[in-house]
Amino acid sequence: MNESGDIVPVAELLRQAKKVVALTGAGISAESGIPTFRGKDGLWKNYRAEELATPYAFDRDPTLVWEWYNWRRGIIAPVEPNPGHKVLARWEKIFPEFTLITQNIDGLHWKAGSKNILELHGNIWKMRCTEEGTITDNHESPLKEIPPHCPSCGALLRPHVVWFGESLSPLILQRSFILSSQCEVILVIGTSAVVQPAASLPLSAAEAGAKIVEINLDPTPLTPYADFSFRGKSGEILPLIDKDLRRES
Ligand code: BV8
Repeated sequence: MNESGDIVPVAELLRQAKKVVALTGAGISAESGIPTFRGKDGLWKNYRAEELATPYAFDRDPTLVWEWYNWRRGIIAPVEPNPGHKVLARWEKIFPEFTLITQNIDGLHWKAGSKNILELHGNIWKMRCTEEGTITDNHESPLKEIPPHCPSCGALLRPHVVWFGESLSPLILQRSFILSSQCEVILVIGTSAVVQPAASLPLSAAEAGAKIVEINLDPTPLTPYADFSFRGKSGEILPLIDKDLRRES
């Protein structure tokens, strides 16, 4: 594991790779101005995300939970992808097989031009009817009605995201584990690596022989298993790796 991180060997590793996976967390959107989950600016009205992002919180007080999502939608709506998002969008075009697996629900990878995205935890711009299960896109910010109701049956709408205590989509999860166990390099970017089952993806990649490249401001529980671990901002480190990658080609 290379604590200081070195751009050159990582770029060399990537130049040899055909199948690459990137797993991103809230940290990759921090430089776009979106508070991370567990960072100091992540609180809202003194609630922690884990207290609000649950089915129990929604059952108990759907208005409070929707006020929190309305606040987050208001923060996310005007922001732009940063250089870290943009490098990953470009890499989709240069590697024979590149898959972006994100824990984020902010939609910034789509906005940056990535197409091959697995959204493990859903998307804040989608809503789901609690009765019919229908999923609709909704980009209203601020929301006209809190909590919003289904236009066809009148039932409560919920954010189409995965809350704590809820299972992820089996299809997306299975595909994420298959692709992680087939890749040669998995980049783990801006995640505290504590939320399961996402946090198990890099380990299953490593078990199948992949190299782990971590990019994070701080060490995480994954750091001891990483072949390379960069301490710094993903919006600065990813462009440095990309620049070295372009140097040769
Ligand atoms: C499930 C959507 C089956 C909602 C989210 C096994 C062991 C222990 C616990 C569990 C387990 N299995 C299940 C659990 C429970 C739970 C869990 O993992 N709890 C944790 C807290 C211990 N998991 C679940 O409930 C999952 N469901 O497993 O189903 C099941 C069913 C019933 C009972 C049991 C099991 C569902 C998890 C999904 C939860 N939903 N989001 C919403 O967003 O509103 S998770 C949420 O956390 C976000 O998606 C976020 O992306 C994700 C992970 O957080 P991070 O992305 O890592 O963000 P964080 O702030 O923590 O870290 C940011 C990092 O970036 C930091 O390290 C920071 O240093 C770094 N950083 C900051 N700036 C930068 C940077 N790095 C680089 N550059 C920068 N500029």
